[in-house]
Amino acid sequence: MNRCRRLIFIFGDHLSHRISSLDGADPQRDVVLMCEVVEEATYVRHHKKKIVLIFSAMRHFADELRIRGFSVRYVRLDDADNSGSFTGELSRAADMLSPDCVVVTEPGEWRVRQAVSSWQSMFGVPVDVRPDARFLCSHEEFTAWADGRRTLTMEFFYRHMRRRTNLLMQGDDPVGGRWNFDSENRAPAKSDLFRPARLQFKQDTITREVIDLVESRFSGHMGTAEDFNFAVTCSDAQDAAGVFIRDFLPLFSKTQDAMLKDDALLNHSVLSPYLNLGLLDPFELCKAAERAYSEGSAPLNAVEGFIRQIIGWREYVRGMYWRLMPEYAHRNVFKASRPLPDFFWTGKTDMACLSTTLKDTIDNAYAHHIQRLMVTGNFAMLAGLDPFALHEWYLEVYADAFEWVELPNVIGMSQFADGGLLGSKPYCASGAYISRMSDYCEGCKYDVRKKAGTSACPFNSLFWDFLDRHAEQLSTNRRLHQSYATWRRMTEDRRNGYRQSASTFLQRLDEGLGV
Ligand code: FAD
Ligand code: DLZ
Ligand code: SF4
Repeated sequence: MNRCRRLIFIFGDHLSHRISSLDGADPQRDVVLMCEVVEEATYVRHHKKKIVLIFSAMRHFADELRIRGFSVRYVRLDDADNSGSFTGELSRAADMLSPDCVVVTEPGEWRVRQAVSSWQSMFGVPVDVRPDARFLCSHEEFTAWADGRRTLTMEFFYRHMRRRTNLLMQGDDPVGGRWNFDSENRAPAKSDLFRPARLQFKQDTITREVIDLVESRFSGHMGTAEDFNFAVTCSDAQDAAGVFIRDFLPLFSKTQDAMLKDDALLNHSVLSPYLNLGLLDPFELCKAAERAYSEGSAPLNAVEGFIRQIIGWREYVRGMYWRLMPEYAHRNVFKASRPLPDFFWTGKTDMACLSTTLKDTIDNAYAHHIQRLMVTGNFAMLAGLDPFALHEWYLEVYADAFEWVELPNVIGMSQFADGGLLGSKPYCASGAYISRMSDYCEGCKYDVRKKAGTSACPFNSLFWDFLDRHAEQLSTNRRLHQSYATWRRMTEDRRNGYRQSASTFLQRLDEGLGV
């Protein structure tokens, strides 16, 4: 190839034709670089379906760019000279093309941002790192919102974003007179034989090739890719979003906190992988949901709940990630250090809630929010699992996991390892919560009504033991006052029963015995 003007580096989660690195691009003179590299697939051992999703979507996106007239230097994982890393691939491309400058949209992970920031001096070529305009809140806006506040509560950030985006607003006021309808979203669910089917996308030649590659190169990674059926193009992702808005959004909020063993998705959108890769635009998706409300096809509580997750939680955790990294990743306020048990990779445990959630995860590279928060996350916190190891596990197993969104959800929201920067109280719960919100306990080897002893639900003793162990940090938390008052009202015998049951359970865990 001849000397190019700009070398535009597009990462695997930048797959939008409106990505800022393409702004002002000249297909005649600029070259796009995309590469599949082993370092990215193995720095944690990503689930096979996740790697297939990323590689197949990257290959489709490269083809779309070529159709638009771009020269694309696409490096496949099995290309003979593939160096295996972003920096190595940039080095090879720069040697060959001698670009005047390199253009890249800011990466979504601290680790990659560190690499990018070394490129200019390393290669002696100007590197233009552009803001990622797919997010609705820039770093500057988040900083301006956060600076000077004593607590960074998501709900206030969300209101700021509602006003800024004008979504579900009537002048200065929220449509319906309330900002948040969350209290209407806590119903358990029943199996629904008539729940509409999900779109499942057929494997085309590109995806098939990638599946073979991933199955052979990453055979030891979690799951199988053989039954892969995700969307891998913007157009298919838009179809998936259309079906969600038509068939599932109307019931989204009602069952948002519910869990069912034979219904892994309930009314969740399963759109996070597409949003995070760039195949779907978050603002357009919110506008489509808002339209469903204004046209009368979805109720306000459902649409508000859905929009809140995207312009509220999604933007908020990204803002917090960049504000608090890199030391945030190592927060560990409870000094928890237990390694993750093997069943996090096999799903083999007698605890039905965990085995169902883990099996869903292994099969689908997906589990919905309440499974992640109140089953695996809750268990990990109560059992004192190492939060950093847990973060790596979440990053590994979910198709939508990129550090900017995964890490604050794990370290902050789910483990409270940051001592409450993200949430006002730990999401800890006994078996009663899981029993109320799911059908997992029916048929579990453990008895959710039993408080202590070997046949009692382990969540019960672990819950009280956790509060007891961390009373110094937590007993002054206003939102835990009632739990601590209950704990104090118990007889010493009862408290000791909980402590003993928890200790026996944790010892079995440490010895690698079945639980
Ligand atoms: P829906 O329930 O349909 O929600 C709609 C959209 O809202 C999601 O697609 C997502 O983009 C956004 N959203 C909802 N909740 C959150 C949240 N807490 N933070 C950020 N965005 C949110 N989400 C990821 O995208 N990647 C992750 O790696 C990830 N890891 C998580 C780890 C833990 C421990 C927890 C508790 C949550 C995590 N989440 C993560 C947030 C949330 O669980 C997922 O976004 C959601 O389950 C994705 O499924 P869905 O598309 O069906 O979501
Ligand atoms: C997660 C991932 C994987 C498995 N493979 C690649 C890859 O080969 N090429 C690529 O460009 N991106 C990949 N990614 C995403 C990156 O690891 C990383 O998460 C993002 O670029 C965010 O910085
Ligand atoms: Fe989970 Fe306990 Fe219910 Fe079993 S009884 S499914 S361990 S909450």
